[in-house]
Amino acid sequence: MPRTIAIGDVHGCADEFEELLNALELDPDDRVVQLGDLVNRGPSSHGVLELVREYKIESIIGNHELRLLRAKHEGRKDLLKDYDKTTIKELSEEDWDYLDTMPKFEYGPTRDVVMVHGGFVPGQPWQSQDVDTITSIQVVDKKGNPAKRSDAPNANPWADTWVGEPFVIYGHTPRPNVLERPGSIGIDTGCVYGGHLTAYVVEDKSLVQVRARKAYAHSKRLPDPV
Ligand SMILES: [Mn+2]
Repeated sequence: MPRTIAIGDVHGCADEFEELLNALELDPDDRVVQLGDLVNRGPSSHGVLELVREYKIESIIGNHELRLLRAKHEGRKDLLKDYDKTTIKELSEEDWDYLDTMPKFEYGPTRDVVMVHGGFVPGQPWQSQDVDTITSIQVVDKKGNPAKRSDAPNANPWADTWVGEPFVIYGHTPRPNVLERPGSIGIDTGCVYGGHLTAYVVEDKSLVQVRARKAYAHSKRLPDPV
């Protein structure tokens, strides 16, 4: 039976991405959806974009792609961070064309599953939430607003109060392990920080992981591996 496979944040980790794609032993009918943040921080954003084309992978837009596209299409160079500028030097026209195809989310009615980069604000219709919110939400603050974990350190993950449906598969918030809740699973396991790159198979809920070869970037929240 063909599989639907979600892959978490790659962030330029082309070697680990290729290793994971090989480990999945893909059939031509399998559908692979990467959950956004293909680029930045890691060693080869261009290499990752070559792989998504070679393996015919679909990708949901992440906050990093959103910022790069805004800078390009809306002339918002003021938004760019240093690692964006490094990435821009690497990107080919084909790479930019791929970034332009990345949708806000992917909904599969058969299993009532939605794949999105960051998540959704619980208690509000999910389909109409704006792209900034759904690519950047990590926690819900005291007022019920979406926030970054670093801005609201005591707030709970949005997934803690998300009851589904639909079931949400997301990335964006790196953690040492996947975060499973009844209505969601978060699969950003911080590959670029020296963690793992994780794939989640929708049909049988199995995980396939590869370990990062090294920590390419540092996070206060994720200790480097031993
Ligand atoms: Mn992200």
